[in-house]
Amino acid sequence: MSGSSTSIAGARLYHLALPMHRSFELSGGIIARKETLIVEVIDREGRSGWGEAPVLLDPIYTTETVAGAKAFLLRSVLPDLPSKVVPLDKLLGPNSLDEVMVTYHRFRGFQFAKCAVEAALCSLAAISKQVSLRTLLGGIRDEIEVGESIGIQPVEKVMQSIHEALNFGYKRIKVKITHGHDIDLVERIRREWPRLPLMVDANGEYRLEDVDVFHRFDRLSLMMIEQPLDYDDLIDHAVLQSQLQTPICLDESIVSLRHAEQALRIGACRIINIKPCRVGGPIQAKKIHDLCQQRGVPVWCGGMFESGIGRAVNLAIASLAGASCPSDMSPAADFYGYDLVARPHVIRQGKVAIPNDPGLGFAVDMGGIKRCLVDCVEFGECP
Ligand code: OSB
Ligand code: MG
Repeated sequence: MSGSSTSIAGARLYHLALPMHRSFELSGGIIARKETLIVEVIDREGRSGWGEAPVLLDPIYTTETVAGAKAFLLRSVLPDLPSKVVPLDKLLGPNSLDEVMVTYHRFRGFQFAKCAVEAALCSLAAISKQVSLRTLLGGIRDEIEVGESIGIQPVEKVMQSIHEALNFGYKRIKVKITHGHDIDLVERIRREWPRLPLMVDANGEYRLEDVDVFHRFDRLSLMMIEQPLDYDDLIDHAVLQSQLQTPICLDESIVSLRHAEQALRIGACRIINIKPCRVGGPIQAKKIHDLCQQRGVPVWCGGMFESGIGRAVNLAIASLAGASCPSDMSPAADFYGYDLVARPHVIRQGKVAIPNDPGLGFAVDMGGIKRCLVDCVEFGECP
């Protein structure tokens, strides 16, 4: 192999239960308990890279779950990871970090699990090269704008949450919608805040027969409508988009570069919410970003209520040139007792600074990990 590289000596999978002090409802169900999977890869020099699979306990967002992702990592991925050589200088192309992941990306599905490994290898490469994750991935922004995602709650509570979010400085508001909690809610918000940068997220709850709802949304000056139709649908999204002025933004439906390319080809959306975890990792996320940038399609970085470890990767993706809309980046501490990083990102006037520290950019809080630990499985040589 040409160029510099490092060899993996060992890996650990941490299964954690994060104490949650606030639940969150979306159209598919309520997130009231949170467990997460953290992958640590360790090279022969004893340096660690970190990644997160911010899976949910139930398959209400994608089909992946904590139990499924854990079984996949334990059986199909982690046993042979401690034999890999990680190229440090190349993200894409022959002999690149992306190519190390190819054997895992050949397995179907399990994007969140793959993301944990890809992110761990990227942050290891970054720490080995003494560059930030942003620099490794080619991000250009020193700071990014962030918005808040507001769950399904009684209307008065939604109004109250928006007040608080705006006082706090968030740059745009996204409200979760579902049948019976849609048009009236958004009209009410618009009456109160006519020019608020506002969007809705249906998490796939509607069907083409509900087109009237979307015609009404079309008159409410929304920045975008996120994932109106089913999670595995592209065709009907193209039909709906052709009838609307408001851009459709796809979330659940884009699980790979191929999906992104097909969605743009058939006009299924005009914006893409890129979540590294949903597409199999930060390198896959970057590829989708690059495609969208070539096509002039705006992207932004969504979230899955990651701990500070997953959020660090999201921040690097949000710093890419084409990530032009505010990202979902509320701090993990809004939901959990632990961030899992020592000095979590802070939001000031609706903006977050992208760290320049080498590697992940945040020191992992081993005390927090120990306190949340369900179990830890080791592979290869772990110091
Ligand atoms: O659809 O973007 C979504 C949270 C859980 C599941 C799905 C979604 C979300 C969010 C959260 O909207 C945003 C965040 O992580 O801050
Ligand atoms: Mg969404």
